[in-house]
Amino acid sequence: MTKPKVLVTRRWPRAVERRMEEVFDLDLNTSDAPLTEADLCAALGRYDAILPTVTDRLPAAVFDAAPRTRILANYGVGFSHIDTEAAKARGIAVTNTPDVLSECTADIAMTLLLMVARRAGEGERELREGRWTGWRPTHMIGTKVSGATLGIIGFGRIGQAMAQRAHLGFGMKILVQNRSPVPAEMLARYSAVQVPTVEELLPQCDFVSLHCPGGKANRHLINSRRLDLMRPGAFLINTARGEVVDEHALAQALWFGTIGGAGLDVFEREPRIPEELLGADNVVLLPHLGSATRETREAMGFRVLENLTDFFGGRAPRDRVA
Ligand code: 8YV
Repeated sequence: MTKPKVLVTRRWPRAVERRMEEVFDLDLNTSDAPLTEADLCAALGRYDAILPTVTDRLPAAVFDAAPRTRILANYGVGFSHIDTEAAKARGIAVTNTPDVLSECTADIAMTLLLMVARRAGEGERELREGRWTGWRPTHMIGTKVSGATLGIIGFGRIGQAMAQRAHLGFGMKILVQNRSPVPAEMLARYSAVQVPTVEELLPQCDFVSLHCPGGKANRHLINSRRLDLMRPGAFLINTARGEVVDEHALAQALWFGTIGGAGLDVFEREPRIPEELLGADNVVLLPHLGSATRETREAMGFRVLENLTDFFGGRAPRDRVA
């Protein structure tokens, strides 16, 4: 039987690439340069499977050239870069990689929360630039994290992992906003309370962490009106998707002190970061590091392999999202 022809759009951990080479007729993108929409369009005509990442934009138009591709096995849990409706309409399956990145993504959310509350980025910049004049009681005073109230928007696997860290590690009180009701026993694990709307959650929180999906439904979920509902000293953490936050509105809130600060791992137009954010001291900015550990990036790759093996073996892939 001929092996399915598979395109990996970016470099992956070598251990996964090697294993995939044994199973498939594999093409690797050895330059690791992001593919253009035209490249992806051409690839849809040539490969049985394409393994995209967040840097591959797949809007409806790319599917027009009657494709050969039968599955897009996404490397990552978020898939708002793929028009899944258009893929589905062409009979193309889409899978993602949940579970394996929940802990590391929650770790990065907690890192951002601690960094912005305790002014770690600012402090490091001051020290490296030789501006530190020594200890003093009033130097770089931050905000206490332990015991504060954390609002979690989106209570899927990553939101739950965040609650576990914040509640069990830092004694934080947890409020949850989620589109569907969260089972009582799950809330009880973190002594969490579910509130019906984002509007009700925001004014009650010292920290707000976003863990909902991106895409059209949640575009600019956090806008200027909702930023105004946050407490003046509160902090916003985003490890979900850039489009969930209106970056211009956030920059205004940071500059005018509407909120205390923000920690961002994701951006609307990655890798472009607005100047108004780069210039703000009360925001911590990370280059989309949520799942960037050796263990997790390998696990993500092996999860894609499992989805592909099942798909081409005639079984239902466990992570099918469309
Ligand atoms: C991934 C992520 O590294 O999985 C996701 O949704 O945001 C990241 O952790 C990236 O999306 C890979 O495609």
